Amino acid sequence: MTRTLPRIQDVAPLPMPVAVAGDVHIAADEPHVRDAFIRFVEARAAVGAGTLVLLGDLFDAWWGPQQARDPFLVPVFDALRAADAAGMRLVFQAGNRDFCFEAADGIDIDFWSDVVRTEIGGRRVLLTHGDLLCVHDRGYQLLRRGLRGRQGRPRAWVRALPYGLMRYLAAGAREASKRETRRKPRAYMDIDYATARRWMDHAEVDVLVAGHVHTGVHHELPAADPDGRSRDILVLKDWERGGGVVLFDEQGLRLIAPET
Ligand SMILES: [Mn+2]
Repeated sequence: MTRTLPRIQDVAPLPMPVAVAGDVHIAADEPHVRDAFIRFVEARAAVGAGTLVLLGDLFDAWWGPQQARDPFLVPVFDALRAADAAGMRLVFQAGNRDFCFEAADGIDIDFWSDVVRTEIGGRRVLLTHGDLLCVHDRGYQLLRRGLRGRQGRPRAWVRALPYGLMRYLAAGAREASKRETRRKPRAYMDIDYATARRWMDHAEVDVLVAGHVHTGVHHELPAADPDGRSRDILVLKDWERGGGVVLFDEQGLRLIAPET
């Protein structure tokens, strides 16, 4: 198990309200998921301000900028462009499937590194896609380090691959990952909560938001000392199964279904 603590990117407090969505896994074979995501973005944009954090694996696979012209994905970018124009702050943190997504034409998106610390509604929060917390899956962590540099960005050789080859490799990786997921014991595929708590202690935060493992849970942990504040770990849920997003607004912090 790796003992390395993450390199943390500090970000100024996020404009409220803040919605965090991830593991949407937009793919052409599930248009209803894409449509639900578009409705969600439109509903957030109707609020007119605040922040939308995309916590990775928004796309089921991303192999290069050419993909933005895919007619199936154009409405997704249109919705994000409208949200940007409506004054929402948009943030993207890469997932394991879409870490090659690094820019969107004409849309102002902040690209975060792997682990970000910020403040939301007066609480100190750590946000990460979640795959780095699956420390028991050593094979995956090794593969990740081969493909991605320190900030989670694709390595130069990955960027240099021709589009057709990238597309072929991404499709293969998706299938291999599905097979692996079926084969591996459940504990391997979950977040390691001891690591999560260690990261939170190290970063001195009281909230952790992650995705990747699709469990859709909100853990409320007792405070470390009697005077301390309680701590929350919120894990997003994948949209193929209805989805779970994190919302920070005047009603507090909670994990809800995207269309509530
Ligand atoms: Mn993931």
